[in-house]
Amino acid sequence: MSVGERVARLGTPSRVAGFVLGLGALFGGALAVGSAVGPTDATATAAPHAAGGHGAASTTGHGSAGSEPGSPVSSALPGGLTVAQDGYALRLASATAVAGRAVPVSFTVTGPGGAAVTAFDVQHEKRLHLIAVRRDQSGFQHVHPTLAADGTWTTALDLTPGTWRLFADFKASGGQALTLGSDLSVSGAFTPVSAAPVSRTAAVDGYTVTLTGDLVAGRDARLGLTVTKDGRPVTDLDPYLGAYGHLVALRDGDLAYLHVHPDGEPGDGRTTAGPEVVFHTTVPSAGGYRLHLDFQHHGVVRTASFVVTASEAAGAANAPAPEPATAPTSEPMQTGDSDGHGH
Ligand SMILES: [Cu+2]
Repeated sequence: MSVGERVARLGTPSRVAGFVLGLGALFGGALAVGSAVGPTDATATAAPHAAGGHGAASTTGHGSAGSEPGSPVSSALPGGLTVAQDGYALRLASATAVAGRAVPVSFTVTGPGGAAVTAFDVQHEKRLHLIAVRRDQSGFQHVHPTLAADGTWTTALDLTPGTWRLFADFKASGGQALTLGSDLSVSGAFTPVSAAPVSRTAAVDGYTVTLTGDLVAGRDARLGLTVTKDGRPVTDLDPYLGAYGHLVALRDGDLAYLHVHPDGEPGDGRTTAGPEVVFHTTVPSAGGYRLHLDFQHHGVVRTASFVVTASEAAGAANAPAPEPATAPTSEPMQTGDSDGHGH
């Protein structure tokens, strides 16, 4: 998979995220690997986003449909594709906005009955995580809005012209964890960013982050993200919302929002503070995905973004596959992952 890989600083639009995400964090944080990784987590697959908060998401459940007999997830969709689900809805105060930096954006989450929800459970240290990305996969941002007593959430985003997808990842008290998505149209001359080539190395503020591991449709994937600075491994990453990094995956074409689960957490006695941060995810289909890693070092949160392509699972079409169809990568594999689930 190293063919075509190269160091590639993502284009300007993606780095709009440079708007400092003081609280920009990602998910999966506090999940212990044993409960976080989806493919064998029947509870999670039956109730997307349920136990384990951000983790346990529909992504993993969906992806595991073929390998988990009896799993009730075959019809589950990834998160973020709908504006309303299970009686809850994401209501933007305005469907339009003007381009600019720190543009105020507000919204509510309405619950069964239609009233704005005012009680949310904390997941990964926040009651709601908002991810914004332009529909051409540029401009990724992850912020934590503030909640007013009447249920109105308010934040600020750096918005360029175009159509943006806003994802609210939350768990209303008494409800299931959900990720709802809604579009925000931002006025101004719009030049779409064309599809980016595969990029497994990201450079940001003197840091270089390298991605190892391959995504295969319907299979648990171990993703390793190795952080270096000035050529030296970073081994003192800050714990950040209960993890050493937070990763979001967005599918090309529909921006399906995929939860990714960290393998281990700070203080568990086995998880190191870098240079490698390990995640697990299962993508539901082959094709392109963007991965966005938020990591914190010396008190500053930065985002490293990657472009990857998930392959079809060997044998997915009933073709016997006695030998791996693809050459193993040079990445040292953890023996703990030999069962394909990593836990
Ligand atoms: Cu967050």
